[in-house]
Amino acid sequence: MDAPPETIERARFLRQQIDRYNYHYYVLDDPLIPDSDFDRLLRELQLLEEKYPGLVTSDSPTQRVGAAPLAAFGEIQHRLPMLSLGNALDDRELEEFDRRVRERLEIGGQVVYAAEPKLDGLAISLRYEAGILVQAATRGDGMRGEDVTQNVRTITSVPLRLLENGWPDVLEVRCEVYMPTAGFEEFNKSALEKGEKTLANPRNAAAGSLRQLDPKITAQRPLAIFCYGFGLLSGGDLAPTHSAAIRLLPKWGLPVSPELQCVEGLTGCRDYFQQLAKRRFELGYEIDGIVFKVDDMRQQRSLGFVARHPRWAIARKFPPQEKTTRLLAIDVQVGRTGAITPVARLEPVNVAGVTVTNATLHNAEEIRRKDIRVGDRVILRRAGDVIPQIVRVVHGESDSRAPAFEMPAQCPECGSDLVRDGDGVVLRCSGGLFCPAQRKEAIKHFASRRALDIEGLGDKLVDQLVEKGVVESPADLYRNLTPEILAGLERMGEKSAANLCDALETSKDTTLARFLFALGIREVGETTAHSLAQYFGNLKDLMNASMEDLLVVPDVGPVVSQHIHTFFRQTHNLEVIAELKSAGVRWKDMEVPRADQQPLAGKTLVLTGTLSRPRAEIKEQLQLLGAKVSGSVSGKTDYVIAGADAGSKLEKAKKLGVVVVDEAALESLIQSGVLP
Ligand code: I6G
Repeated sequence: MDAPPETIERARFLRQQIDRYNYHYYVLDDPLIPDSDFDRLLRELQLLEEKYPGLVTSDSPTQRVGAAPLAAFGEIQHRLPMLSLGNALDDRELEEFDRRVRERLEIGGQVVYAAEPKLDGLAISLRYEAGILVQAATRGDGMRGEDVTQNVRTITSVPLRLLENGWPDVLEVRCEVYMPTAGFEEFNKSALEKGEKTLANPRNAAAGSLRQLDPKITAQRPLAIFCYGFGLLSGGDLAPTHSAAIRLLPKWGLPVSPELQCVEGLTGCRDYFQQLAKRRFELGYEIDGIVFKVDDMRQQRSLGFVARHPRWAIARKFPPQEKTTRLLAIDVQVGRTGAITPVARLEPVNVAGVTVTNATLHNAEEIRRKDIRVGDRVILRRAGDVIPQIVRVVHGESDSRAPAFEMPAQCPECGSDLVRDGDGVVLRCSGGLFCPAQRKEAIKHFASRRALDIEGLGDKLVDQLVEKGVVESPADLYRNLTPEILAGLERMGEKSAANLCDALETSKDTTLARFLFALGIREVGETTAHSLAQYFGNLKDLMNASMEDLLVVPDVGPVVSQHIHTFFRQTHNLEVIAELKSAGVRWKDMEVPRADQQPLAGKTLVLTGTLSRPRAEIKEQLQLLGAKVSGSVSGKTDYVIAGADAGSKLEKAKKLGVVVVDEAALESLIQSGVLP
């Protein structure tokens, strides 16, 4: 059955809109509509195409996952070789590269380089003919790669059809397929919860996902691309410089790195490298170095190639994030909520500038799956602030290995039985606050900066206090810690004891949100504590709330509501709360304005740069006024609060026309709820 003209028109319109929203989302990093609205448009198009199969075109956004699984990948001969890059492992090697370039070009002045991060992913080549994606191939040996077209089509940031006009009839772009850190962590978290295999690192994750024979599996992986270079182009160079050519790509729908910049000479390269090294772990994707390319295309041609590398480009590498070391022992740790986590004790090794001696092993299942045993040589990986992980065992060193690790049946701290959580993966000590480890962790959490913020009450001190039986519950901190008792503890002089007593006194004056967070209710983090405080305004109403009442609070789902409800029905928790209040812990209850009457209700703010007060404190005050405080700037941001030395977020805000205010305006906003 042929579709009526208005349906044909509607399908065309939907395709065009979906492509436009994809472009804003992936290329400009500036979503125009909520994901749910986008899904609705895509669904409408799917339904139309199901009803009238004649409407389907190969470049329709519904056709990303269409192909059946392959038996094997085909081979593709690259029309122009896909080269690799030479490396500079230190500053001296970068200096030599720059010297070689200047000598060959016979120029006395500085060379202009295009600089951008080198993503830790998988290089591929995309071929567009008449603006349609016709082929995607891996690098392979540089001459021949694998045909991964069906899989690459499932990556939503790869346009199936180029936007606008002006592209050459044949356009081959070289890009890196990568898995953003958030997607990688989310994937592994969910795999761990389901007891499935985790991905070793974002690079392996990208490569492994793209090399799936079934495109449906690739489609489920959060992959993305950045384009960095060119293969065959009908009509020759797109522009006189590399950077100008790359900057043409976004308007055709092809994402490029937002970090691309031109720098001058070796000093420019070094500064850029240092700047990015500082922000390396904030980018949202992993990079293993910076690529510097001679920007002028004529100069590139005159430099040419050596073996498989262009003479006009180099990758200045960062120190590796993976190293091998020896596993000395596996201990088990008891967390604040009793969760038992195996911890690897390692021969100390320096990974990306930090000496690592411990790594998390998550759970027994993870140890079994990776077959990790004491004495093994292991590959260790550290990514920014993320706790180091053991990627895998290096086999073949020795025939005799230690027996497989067994989790204990009893809590190593208190001897209570260990029980499995509902999901069967997490083991928990059943001792509750009887268990000294849980008690210590609960008190450390209560005193921590974002909770009651008791300055000077460090972890070691809490350990001593619990071990000596001076403190059994948070209320004991206020009842039992006298200057005399404190001064008698290890590493505690009279002065520190007096300071700690002052800090305890100061901490009594708190907010409801902090108090709720400090109680350590399972799954109630800072944000949920804020939502609860804001919604109920006082503790009594929260304590009396039913599970249904709790479900209405933003950020509270069925599991959290169950935990909160259960917490306030345990006699010992009610006793601790009463004791804390009678020890003098206090806060101001709030008049609860209707959410939509709060001065900053519905407004999204971003804090950037150096501010004169801790961010957490400012964030808390803004949230109390109803604002949402986000970590990144987008089209949905209402205000950016910029402190000193604000960088890329400020630039982005200016580009998007977001209102930028300084700290003075912020203070006035907090006082009055109105921007000056
Ligand atoms: O593998 C690569 C990653 C990134 C590259 C590359 C790149 O530029 C940002 N550039 C070239 C020229 C080559 N490989 C060969």
